[in-house]
Amino acid sequence: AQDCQVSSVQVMQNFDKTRYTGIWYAVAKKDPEGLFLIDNIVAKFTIAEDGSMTATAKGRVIILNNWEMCADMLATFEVTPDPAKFRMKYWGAASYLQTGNDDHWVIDTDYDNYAIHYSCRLVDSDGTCLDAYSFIFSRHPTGLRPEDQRNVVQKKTDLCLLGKYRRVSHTAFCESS
Ligand code: DAO
Repeated sequence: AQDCQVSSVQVMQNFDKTRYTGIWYAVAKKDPEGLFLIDNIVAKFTIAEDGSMTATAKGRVIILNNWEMCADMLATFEVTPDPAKFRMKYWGAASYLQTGNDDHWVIDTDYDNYAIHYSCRLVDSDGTCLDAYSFIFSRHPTGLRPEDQRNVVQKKTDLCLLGKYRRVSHTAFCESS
C-alpha cells in the first residue's frame, strides 16, 4: 500500500498485546506539528488485570518557551475492531504537560527487537495524512539490529514517511526522575 491513503495503511496482523508489554526505547521518530517528546523517549507497556493496555512513558520535552524537563506521561488504550489499532488517551503526571487522544497503530513488530508505531492526527480531504507522527521502537537502547533495518525502511516507505524520521538519542537525561 503506497498510495499514502490512511485508510489503506497495513497494520500488524494478529497483534498480541501481551507479547508487546515491557520496555521499548524510541530510536527514531517522525514528529507531528508542534512536537512534544524530543529524545530520551522510553515507553513501558502493561496489561492491566481487566486485559486493557496501559503505558507509561518518559521523554525530554521543552515547555513554556524554553524550560527543559523530563516529562512523565501516562496513557490508556481503547480497543477497536482491529487488534493492532488503538485509541490512545494520554496525559502528563504534571498538569502543565500535554494531553491528547490520538490513534495508536502498531504497524509491525517482532515483539523481541523492534516495533513500528504510527498515528495520523489529521486526515486530508484526499485521504492522505496531513499530520502524522511515528515512533520506531527497539528493545535495545543502542538501536535497531542490522537485520531489522531493511524491514523498517520498507514500512517507513509504505507509510509514505521515508526520510522524515530523525534519530532519537538516549543520554542519561531522564534516568534520575
Ligand atoms: O511527541 O510530539 C509528540 C507526540 C507524542 C505524544 C504522546 C506522548 C505520550 C504517550 C506515549 C505513550 C506510548 C507511546
